[in-house]
Amino acid sequence: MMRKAGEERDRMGKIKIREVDESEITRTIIKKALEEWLNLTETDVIIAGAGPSGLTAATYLAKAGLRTLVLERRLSPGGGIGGGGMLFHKVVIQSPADEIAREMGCRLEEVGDGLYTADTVEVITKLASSAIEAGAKIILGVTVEDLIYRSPPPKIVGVVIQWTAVVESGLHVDPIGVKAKAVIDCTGHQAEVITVASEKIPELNLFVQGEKSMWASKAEELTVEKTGEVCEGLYVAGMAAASLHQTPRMGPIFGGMLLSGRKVAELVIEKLLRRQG
Ligand code: 48H
Repeated sequence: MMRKAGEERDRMGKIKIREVDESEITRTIIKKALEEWLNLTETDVIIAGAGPSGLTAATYLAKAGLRTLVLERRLSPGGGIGGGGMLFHKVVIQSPADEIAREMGCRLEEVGDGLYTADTVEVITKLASSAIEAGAKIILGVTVEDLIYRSPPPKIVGVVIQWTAVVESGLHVDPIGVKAKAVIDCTGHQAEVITVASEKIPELNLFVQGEKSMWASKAEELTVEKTGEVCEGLYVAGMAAASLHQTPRMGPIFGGMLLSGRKVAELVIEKLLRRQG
C-alpha cells in the first residue's frame, strides 16, 4: 500500500493521527486570527463584498502590491455568481472579460462569437483563489455597516465593521473601525456602503436610486463606465455602480462585473501608487 510521507500506521495498519488538545486548537485560532487583525486595522484598500466585482478588484490590487482586505457579510465568497441565472449552474461572460476570467484560471466554453460560459462554482473558486494567491485577505462573516470620515472636504478614511452574526442577532454591540486609504463598495444591488454614506454624510450629496429595468448590453457598458471614485477615498464598482447611477440591470451576465472590478482596481492603483510616484 502507498504510504504518504510523514504518515505513520500502527501494527494493524491504522493511521496514527496526531493527538490534539482542545485548548491548543483554541489558542491557535485566537492567536493567529488576532495577529492578522492587528495588521489589518490600517491597510491600503478595503473592499466591501466578495462578489465578482470585489474579487476581481482584489486580485489586481493585491497583484500591484497594495494591502487589500475584502470583507464579506456571508460565510462564502461569490456573491451573486452562485445563483447563476435563476439557479441554473452556469454563468455567461462576454468578450473582452473572457481574458480576465482566463487570467484567473476559469475554463470557458465558447458558445457564440465572443460569448462564453462556465460553471458557477468554478468561477467562484477561481476568482477567490486568484485574489488570495495575489495576496489579498478575504474575511467572511463581517458586515461593513458604516464609514469613517473626515471633513471638510469630505474624505473617507475607513469602514466600521461588525460580525454579521451580531448584526443579525439584533444585540446592541458597538462595532469597530478599520482604516484604509481607499474603500470600494462592491456590495451589489443594495450599494450598501454608498447608501450609508448618502444618509450619514449629507455633504457628499449622494443619492442611491437603484438600478433601472433590464437592458443587458447597455447595462454592461454603463456599469463599467460608471465605475469609479465617488468622493475622496470612496469608490464604487459592480452592480453598486448601476444602483448609484440608476443605469439598467443586465441579468445573469458577468463580463461587466469583471471589467468593473478591474477598472476600479486600476483607478485605485493609479491614485495610490502612480500619482505618488
Ligand atoms: C459586507 C456585503 C455587504 C456589507 C453586501 O451581489 P454581488 O455579486 O455584487 P457584484 O456587484 O460584484 O455582482 C453583481 C452580480 O452578482 C449581480 O447581482 C448581477 C450581475 N445582477 C444583474 C441583475 O440584473 O440582477 O456581491 C456582493 C457581495 C455579496 O456577497 C454580499 O453578501 C456582500 O457583497 N455584501 N459584505 N458588508 N454591508 N453588503
